[in-house]
Amino acid sequence: MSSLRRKRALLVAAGAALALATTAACSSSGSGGTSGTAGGAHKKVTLITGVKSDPFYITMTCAAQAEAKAKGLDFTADGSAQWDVSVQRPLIDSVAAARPDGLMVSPVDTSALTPSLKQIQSSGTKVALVDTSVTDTSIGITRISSDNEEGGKVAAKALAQQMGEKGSAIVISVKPGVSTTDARIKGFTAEMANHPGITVLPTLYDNDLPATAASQIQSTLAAHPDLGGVFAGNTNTGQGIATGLQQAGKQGAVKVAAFDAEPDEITALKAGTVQVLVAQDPGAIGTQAVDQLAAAFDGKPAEKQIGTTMVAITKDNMDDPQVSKYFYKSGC
Ligand code: T6T
Repeated sequence: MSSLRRKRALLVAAGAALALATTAACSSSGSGGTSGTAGGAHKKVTLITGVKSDPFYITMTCAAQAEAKAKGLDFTADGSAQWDVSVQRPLIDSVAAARPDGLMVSPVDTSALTPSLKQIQSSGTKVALVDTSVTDTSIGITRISSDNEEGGKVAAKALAQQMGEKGSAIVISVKPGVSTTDARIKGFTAEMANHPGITVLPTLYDNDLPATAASQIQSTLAAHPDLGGVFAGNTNTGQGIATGLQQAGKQGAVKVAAFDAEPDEITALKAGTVQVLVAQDPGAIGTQAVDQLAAAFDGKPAEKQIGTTMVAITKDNMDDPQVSKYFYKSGC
């Protein structure tokens, strides 16, 4: 299967003057289009997401389900109740027992789940890593995610601009050892070095719990009255920070750049509690993973690494249909 690599046009958000360059390997699916694939007919594909109730993963699941149906695949999906290795591991191990033809998975840790994934892969299941990945490069016929480091850089540029290039800023994220949010922090921190008027405080981790993020932002405000900006590494963190700032009466005064675009974050953007959202395209991640597995079922080579689009959303551009199409769903 020939595949084209092309740089997606820059996605520029008016007003916030933010641009996101994305590279996407557009793999021509070449696997029989919507008529289903010879090899894919009734092949079984299972998706295990990071957190089942998370609109990012719901949006991914809806798209993957639709693409699997179009390709004649049998599709099932499940996910953890929370971002925790001990919760996700039994789900992944249950897949080993069922031995599907394909597994799409967002591992919640870069190494702890590798033995389980190795065992599944060696028993013949084709593994597609979606969103998050693992350090062991032998796992997965394909890895599909946003360019998270780039997204962190864009968040830093936006936040520095919103802060007037001065004051203290802090990053609150999920937990160390998550490939996506670690990359965002790396990009954010690297870019902030280009803004010497801003002091970046030590990163805090909330275990993906909004209530923890809310209390963390309030204690940070008490310790650092000059706090001018916050970078939220994902949806639950963004939600918690918005709540914490409202409770402290600091909404709008402390600027917020957050990853993702789930409904509560969109509400906070409209209310002016959050200033910039870096939205991903979880639907494209889900669709492309199904396409890669279907191609592999047909004996065609998979695209090892696929980067999907991100877009910076602000109050100025959020009503543009070309931007609002990136808002995440809470249901199919
Ligand atoms: O930000 C997304 C995802 O990319 C990340 O890996 C984990 O958190 C989210 O699912 C949002 O909650």
